Amino acid sequence: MNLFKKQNNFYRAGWITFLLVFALTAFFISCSDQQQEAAPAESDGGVSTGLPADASAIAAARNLTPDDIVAALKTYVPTGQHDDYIMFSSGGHAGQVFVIGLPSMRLLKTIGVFTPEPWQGWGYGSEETMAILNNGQADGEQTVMWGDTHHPALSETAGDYDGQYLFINDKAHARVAVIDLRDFETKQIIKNPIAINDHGGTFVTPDTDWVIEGGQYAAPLGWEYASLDEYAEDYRGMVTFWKFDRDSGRIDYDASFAMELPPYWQDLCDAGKRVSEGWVFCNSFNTEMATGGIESGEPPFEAGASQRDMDYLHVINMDKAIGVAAAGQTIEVNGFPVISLDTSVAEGLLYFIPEPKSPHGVDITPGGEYMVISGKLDPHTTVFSFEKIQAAIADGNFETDQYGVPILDFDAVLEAQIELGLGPLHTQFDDKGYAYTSLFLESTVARWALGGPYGEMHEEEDWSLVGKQSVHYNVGHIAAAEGDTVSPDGTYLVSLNKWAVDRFANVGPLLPQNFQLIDIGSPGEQMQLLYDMPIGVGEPHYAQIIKGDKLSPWEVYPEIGWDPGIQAVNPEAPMSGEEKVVRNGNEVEIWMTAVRSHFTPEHVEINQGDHVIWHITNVERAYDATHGFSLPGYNIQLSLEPGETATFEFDATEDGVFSYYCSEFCSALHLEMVGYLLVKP
Ligand code: K7E
Ligand code: CUA
Repeated sequence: MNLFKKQNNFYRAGWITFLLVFALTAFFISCSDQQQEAAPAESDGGVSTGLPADASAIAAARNLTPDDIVAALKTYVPTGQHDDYIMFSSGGHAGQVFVIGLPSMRLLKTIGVFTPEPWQGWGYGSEETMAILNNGQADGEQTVMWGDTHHPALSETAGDYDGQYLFINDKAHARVAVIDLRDFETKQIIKNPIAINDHGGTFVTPDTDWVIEGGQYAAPLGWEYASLDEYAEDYRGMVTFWKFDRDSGRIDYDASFAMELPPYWQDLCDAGKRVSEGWVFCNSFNTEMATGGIESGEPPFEAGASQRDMDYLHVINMDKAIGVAAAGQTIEVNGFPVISLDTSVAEGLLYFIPEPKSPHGVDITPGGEYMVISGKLDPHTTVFSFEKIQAAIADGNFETDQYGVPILDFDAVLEAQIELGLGPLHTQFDDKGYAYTSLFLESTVARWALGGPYGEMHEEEDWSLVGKQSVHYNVGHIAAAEGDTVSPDGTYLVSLNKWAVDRFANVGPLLPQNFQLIDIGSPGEQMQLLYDMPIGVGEPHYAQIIKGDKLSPWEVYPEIGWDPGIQAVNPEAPMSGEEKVVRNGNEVEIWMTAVRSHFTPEHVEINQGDHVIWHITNVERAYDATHGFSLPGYNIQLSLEPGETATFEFDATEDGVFSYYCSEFCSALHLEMVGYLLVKP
């Protein structure tokens, strides 16, 4: 027994050494060209000195398998080098967006969106950030300080990510945010005026003219009351089309509109592209119109909403709907234009396709030819053909649902059904004619071969399962590199797993989620799991992965006195040499600058009861020379990036001595970057 074990170890060590040498050599050969181009002057001779003698000993001591070694080589990004891809992940009920580099899986940034984020000074007093957050409040008494982000959408030009903007929805409150990728900051939050929840957002049309926000749990439109007994009559679903103005970088609320939908629970949407551009597809569940009530002996939602074998894929002629809305054929809900269900039926804007069963995800192939949907309770993924959908619409001759919406014949529009496994959810695409679908119940990612124009890109039979990769555990969305654009990359795929269970050290009953990086570069059944990234905030849902070189954010703000709220110089911004404190009755206005390592002025003396307006400009031009500004007791925390100006206001209700200090460790004399606010009683 002992002998056998030793032999086995000996055999393994030899195998590891072979593989390590092979892999490292291949790695260095392939990298040395790139490195020479990128940084010829910085070579330290590491390549020419060859392999570290103890590499195989390290691998053996750490019990690394050959696969581990290859995975390590594929994910390691040496110090000072940058990742090839950037992933924007939703932050779930953290209300934020995470920015992660691939293949290293390093967290680069958390962008404050719907939830205040103190490091960025997001929602801690600055006029700019408070105005954006407050714009997302609904009318009424209540203040909302969080969101549930689900689906980030990078802006696109001709169906390809262009690296300019990012959109994301807040499922909890039916809000949409716009993030400018010049400074990675949120610029706008819009509250949907007709719905309390959403889910099918955000998705963009191929040139980002429109941002799609589909609803979820039906309710009377416009936050009205109606009894659940009136569900079929008074409750409604919706989809909203937000007009995006690329020049201003904002959604144009006044040019936007919504469509009333039946009270089925709309789930996810996707915009048509290429051949299907101008159409939008949203699926739904609970076409049973179950209203729950487990406590009164009614079937619970989970059973009531799963009785039928089919739900409805909503097929929306968006181009035509835009014309109908522009012609004013709308009703108003909370002052917002809505195309009524009757108008949609009369104008031929909306069709249904039966889809199996309790679907969760509709994804359009890169060329726009096929709509892929997966019923959570059906082991198949189902593929509809856009061409057949158009033919069926032209044919007429429909059955209708109880609201008069035409239902296309399932068999007439079906292209293929592929048995993948248990609990299929979401689909992404690559450059090899494959699609990838997450299988929640069996914790795998299935790779399958597309047909039609994609058939010649791969060796396998069209519309067939090719291979599976186990993931850990309970995968929700998957994100492939540029995997929902017109030209996916086919390099990496990240599996966004809901449960980590045993994958990481136990950190108490609330565990991180697990992002797993998978190499999908080689065709055939084999994919390789490369890396587990615990993500201890969230919970994330969808993510999008863009090539790193498509992003070109600013290193510092373009000019001193820059106001990120308007992406321009603010004429009120304090400038060096013009710092001052001006009293006007009970109002005190302060113009302050920040530079390493002092604020000017360092003393601010006011009276209790004064109203204070305080401007600060960081006059630095050096890359990364950010200053923080924290004012304890008044809930003020700013992050002032080089060139940035910010303003905050407060009533000096508390007397005392308040040391305001720089909260970013900016310099050797950072601790001295402080001042006193003296509030006289
Ligand atoms: Cu599947 Cu909101 Cu897209 Cu989560 S959703 S998984
Ligand atoms: Cu400025 Cu620390």
